Amino acid sequence: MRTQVVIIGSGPSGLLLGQLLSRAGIDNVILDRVSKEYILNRVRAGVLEEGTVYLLEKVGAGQRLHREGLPHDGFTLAFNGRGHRIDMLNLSGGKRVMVYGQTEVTRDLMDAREATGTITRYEADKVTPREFSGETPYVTYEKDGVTHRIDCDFIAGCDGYHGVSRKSVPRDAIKEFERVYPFGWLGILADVPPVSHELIYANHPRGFALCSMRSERRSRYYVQCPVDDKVEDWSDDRFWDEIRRRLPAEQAEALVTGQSFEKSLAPLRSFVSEPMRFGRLFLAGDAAHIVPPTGAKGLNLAASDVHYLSEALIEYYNEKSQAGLDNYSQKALARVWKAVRFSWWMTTMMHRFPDTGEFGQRIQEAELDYLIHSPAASAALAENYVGLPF
Ligand code: RFL
Ligand code: PHB
Repeated sequence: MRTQVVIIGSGPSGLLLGQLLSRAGIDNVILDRVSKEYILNRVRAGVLEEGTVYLLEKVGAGQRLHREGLPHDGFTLAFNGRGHRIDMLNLSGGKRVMVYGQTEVTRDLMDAREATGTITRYEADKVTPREFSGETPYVTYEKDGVTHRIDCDFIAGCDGYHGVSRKSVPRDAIKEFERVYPFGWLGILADVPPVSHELIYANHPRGFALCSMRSERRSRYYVQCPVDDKVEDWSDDRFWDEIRRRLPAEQAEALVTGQSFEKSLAPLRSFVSEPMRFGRLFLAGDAAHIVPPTGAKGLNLAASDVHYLSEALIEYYNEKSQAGLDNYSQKALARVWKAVRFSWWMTTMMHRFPDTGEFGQRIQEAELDYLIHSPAASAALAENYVGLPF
């Protein structure tokens, strides 16, 4: 079999890239290790920047998003027992974000892809990118015990942090930057009305807490916890007690609790690998970088990467020019590092670290106090949160 671009990974970056290429007439095949159902059961991101929404609209996956998504004009920073609203819309010159779950984004992209009849192979074992340093790359995989080969012009590694693409690159060709945080987030989903119609990011001496949502009836809440905690250690009652203690009194009293139907623990990490191109293999999304979720940037970075990559591939096919491909890594990394910086900063300011202590707590509160009172500092926060342009 032959195609123009083999995309490894059917997460948001692979699916969005596939749609951007298909609508430009570029033939592509997606391969994923797991089943479609497995992917649709992963609960992850919730906040979409306007640039991400625009790309989803562009590829015909924006209708349900506009019907069911919740546009947000601001969010609350809580500390010292009080909440303070950041007026994102006014501070950013008219930008807002959309609260719409990654699961739904993925479903909409899968539906749009299926409607065009483009090939996706789920449950493909031992996917391996080959010969990408030369002119004739190909990818092999196994399905139902049979080995398959797809010849192609380019390979897009959209297979997440644990994927095979980055690992296929010779060690001396890649430089990795990493910071592992000494805590995780325990997240739950419950069919209870959100405590507030906007997100609340809370700094508390007991640790960080986040109140988010998926709809007006479904809440997504997180608390900072030790990274080696087990999900089983966290009964619903323990979770509700803990988040209540970390919120300002007004929200703690208003919190509606109920049975959770999803509970998971995510470790927090910042990671960047450079470059993002190796001959005819390109990395995009979590395959190339990870940010802690505090800045809500991971999925949005996946979208800006595949925007740059699709433009470069379209330029290659339409104008026979390599310039976009040659620039891809540098262009994507310039935006990636700014989001890595923002996510690291939000994480540092909002969480309790082993060495935070009383001095560190006061420093965090002073920074938060400055942030809410200085129009310049609030504007910088809003500008980054709504997403830097791409
Ligand atoms: P994904 O989603 O991990 O998809 C990769 C796909 O590749 C497949 N794969 C393979 N396929 C074939 N062969 C192999 N060897 C393979 N290995 C892996 C996998 O099965 C999978 O289907 O990466 P992608 O597409 O780059 O998307 C990245 C986003 O998923 C991620 O950045 C976000 O979820 C991060 N994130 C958030 N991002 C935001 O923009 N806003 C948020 O509000 C936000 N909140 C979050 C988050 C991530 C979280 N967790 C769980 C880490 C909240 C949390 C709790
Ligand atoms: C979410 O709704 O899952 C969510 C929202 C904001 C974040 C991280 C996660 O910063």
